[in-house]
Amino acid sequence: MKLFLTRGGPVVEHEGVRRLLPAAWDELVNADDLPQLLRSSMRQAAEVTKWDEASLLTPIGTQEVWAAGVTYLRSREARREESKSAGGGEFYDRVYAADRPELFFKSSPTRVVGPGASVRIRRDSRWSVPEPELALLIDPRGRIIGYTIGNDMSSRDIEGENPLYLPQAKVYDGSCALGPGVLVGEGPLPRTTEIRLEIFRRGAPAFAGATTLSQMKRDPRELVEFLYRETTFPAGCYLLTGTGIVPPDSFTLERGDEIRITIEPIGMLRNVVA
Ligand code: DO4
Ligand code: MG
Repeated sequence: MKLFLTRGGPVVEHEGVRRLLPAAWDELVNADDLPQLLRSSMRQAAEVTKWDEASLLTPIGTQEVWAAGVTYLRSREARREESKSAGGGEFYDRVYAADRPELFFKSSPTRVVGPGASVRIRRDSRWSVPEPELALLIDPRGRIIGYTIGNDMSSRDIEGENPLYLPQAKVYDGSCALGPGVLVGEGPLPRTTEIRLEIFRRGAPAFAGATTLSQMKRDPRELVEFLYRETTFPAGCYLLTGTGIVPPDSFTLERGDEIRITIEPIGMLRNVVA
């Protein structure tokens, strides 16, 4: 089953049938048994007959968005490279190997954009990239209740200049995208699940890369356990699980670039850079 947020409210989709849910997004995240609630709604709720992709909103209520870092070897290498002249490379080696993962606050709901909307690059950055990541939707009890696609937009020059600049490299308006919908009621995604990133410039391919969840060094449940240790999330939260795809160092995003991130069976998240 997939859960979408539309202008008309949350919609559940199963086997090609879509039903409008008479509940707010936060109520769904707070449900005791979301898959069961969605299954019973599939029998009772009103069918959505008209489906317009443009009516999709960011699948978020009042959830905070957090992110994990350096969970893939490729990410460790990229950070080491970008921060080596500032002497920061060793920190990334250490966090990759440490028990405690890197977890950082990524976004409040108002700064997150949804499918088809514009993500942004900072005007004071010369080196920006998208980070395509599996995103976990976690309920207030710390249970992973769904999976979606996240884009952790990042300014590599700002982050590389000094690790203490991480919040500025990562947190700004339009720096996070989520969607298109949330996959619910599936167990952990198989390790063979592919994450694919494609970037188009003036309609032509500018970069493409792929990885699989098998390349992730940490188990998603381990990341959630650390995140929830000393922090409560009354409305649940999203957690991006880190990037395993980083374009070559010569690549930087430009305004107008189209970013497509695909994770089947979730779908494709498409955004244009503003
Ligand atoms: O420490 C820098 C950020 C790492 C990150 O966002 C990632 O690995 O995805
Ligand atoms: Mg990231």
